[in-house]
Amino acid sequence: RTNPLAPGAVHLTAFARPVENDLLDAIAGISEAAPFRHMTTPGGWRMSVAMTNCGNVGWVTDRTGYRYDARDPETGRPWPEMPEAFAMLARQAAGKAGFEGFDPDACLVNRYEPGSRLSLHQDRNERDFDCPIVSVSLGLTATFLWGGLSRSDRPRRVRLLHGDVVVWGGPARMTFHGVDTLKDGESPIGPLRYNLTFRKAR
Ligand code: MD5
Ligand code: FE
Repeated sequence: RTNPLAPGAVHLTAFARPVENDLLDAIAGISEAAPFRHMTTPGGWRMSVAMTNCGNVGWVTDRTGYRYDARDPETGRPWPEMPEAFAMLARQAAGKAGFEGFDPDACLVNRYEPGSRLSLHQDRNERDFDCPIVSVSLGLTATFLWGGLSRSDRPRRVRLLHGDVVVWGGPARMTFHGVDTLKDGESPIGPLRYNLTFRKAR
């Protein structure tokens, strides 16, 4: 089901289900080469979400700030290549939402455990805000907090289920957003949640 959330934002229910096993295999491969880690924010906080990346560049944070880096700071090696199944899915989802030819160069892989949360933020480390961000949810249901263009706008609560894909583009691209504390439960992949976010960073 294709469900417009607001101008620029499209929720594609269960869109990733046909390829979920390919995605999970690819996540396992990526995390062998570039293990999940809890990064540190510029303010010195340990993130409750564990992260890794694939693609030409990866999103990282440490005491010096947020940035995209061509190398994994933990290993000094380039990030794993973007798997074909990832790039294809992102392109197809973006096309459904009206963004033809989306060609992401970065995929941030987030791993949430019960109790993990992501506080309200904007994604603004990318070069070109005309490109959408495509996000794929796997595992436990999350309550996504979807605010406005101002941090103080009261967020809407959107439930994201296993296999759901959301395309955030156009006027939705710069909205403040976050993920509410993940509740424990059951899912087809066990008690955790992955979120893939595809970006055109450079
Ligand atoms: C998540 N991740 O569920 C979310 C999904 C992140 C992040 O927020 O930065 O890793 S991506 C949701 C998103 C991305 C870009 C723009 C907007 C939402 N938006 O305008 O609402 O782990
Ligand atoms: Fe974000």
